[in-house]
Amino acid sequence: MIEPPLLRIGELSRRLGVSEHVLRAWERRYGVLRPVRSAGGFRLYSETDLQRIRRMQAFLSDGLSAAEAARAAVNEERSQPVAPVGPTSGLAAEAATLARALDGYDEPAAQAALDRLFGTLTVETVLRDVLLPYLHELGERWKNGAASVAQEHFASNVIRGRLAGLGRGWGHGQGPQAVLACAPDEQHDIALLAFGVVLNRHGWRIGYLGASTPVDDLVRLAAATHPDLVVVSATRPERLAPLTAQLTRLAGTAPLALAGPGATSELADTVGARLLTGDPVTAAQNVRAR
Ligand code: B12
Repeated sequence: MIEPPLLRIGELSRRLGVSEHVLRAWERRYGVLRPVRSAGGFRLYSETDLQRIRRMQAFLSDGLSAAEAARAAVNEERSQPVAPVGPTSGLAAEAATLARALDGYDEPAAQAALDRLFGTLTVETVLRDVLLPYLHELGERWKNGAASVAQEHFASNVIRGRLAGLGRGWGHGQGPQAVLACAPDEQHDIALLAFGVVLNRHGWRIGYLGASTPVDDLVRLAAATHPDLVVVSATRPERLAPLTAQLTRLAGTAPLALAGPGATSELADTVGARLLTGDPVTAAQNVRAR
């Protein structure tokens, strides 16, 4: 069984000894709380949220600023293995099952685990708390030789396929329009897909261009279709830095946001874009139409 989300904000506040006002500010600013919605629309917080804030409090008492403490608490969680021995929650157990299936090239078992996860938890929770951390951790294993290129390709293709499926029909509707693209030479588009899935669930129409998109094409598209937001994502600063002039032109044509580990606040300021910070789910939840 997947554990249900546990606590309303008042109860979370009581258990942690932190005011609701401060918890909401930490959630909004640092993405350190990841509530799911109850059927009645209330935000519900899990044991994982509670533990994350406890770690943040420990870092605060070590003298870190709130932003640093939040980042440290999230990073510490990320560096823990996806499949802990003796899983303590349904989500962890299901994440472990998925990880085993993906690592073992077992597509049917992976799809079944994904079915169970998406059938029980919100899309946002599955993306933010299972799939994106799994991918990150897979990259670390690949880097230190513990996972092969084949395992990484297999797992990322299964996950990418699921996300692309979730995006089916996301161009329909009347909501604001977002155009999503990776920088030239950038092949990593799964985080951008996840961002699009969540943005669409918040009412946006998505025009998805994906990997390695020329910025001049984006300028032409933006001039022709007047999107409410264009997002350009990159994993390395070198993919964006040589494009300052084109990105400035793009930001003059449509509201522009830069995203991913390659996007810096300096470059965003220089070209007149906003910077999307945090994980793709939280970033999408925080986007406002102009
Ligand atoms: C899957 C994968 C691939 C797939 C991508 C498939 C696809 N369609 O996306 C393929 C096989 C193509 C690939 C290729 C390569 N990859 Co690769 N890849 C990965 C892997 C395992 C997962 C990527 C992913 O989706 N991550 C999920 C995101 C959400 O996690 P994240 O990267 O930690 O991002 C955090 C934030 O930056 C933010 N974020 C990231 N992107 C976005 C986007 C938006 C819109 C927002 C709002 C936020 C946001 O969210 C996260 C926080 O929650 C990562 C490992 C990793 N750390 O991610 C390596 C990784 C990104 N790859 C890496 C490398 C080195 C490569 C190659 C150079 C390998 C090679 N020698 O060919 C090529 C480069 C290809 C290219 N030109 O772009 C390195 C990059 C190191 C660096 N800083 O440059 C990583 C980090 C692996 C590692 N640990 O070393 N890769």
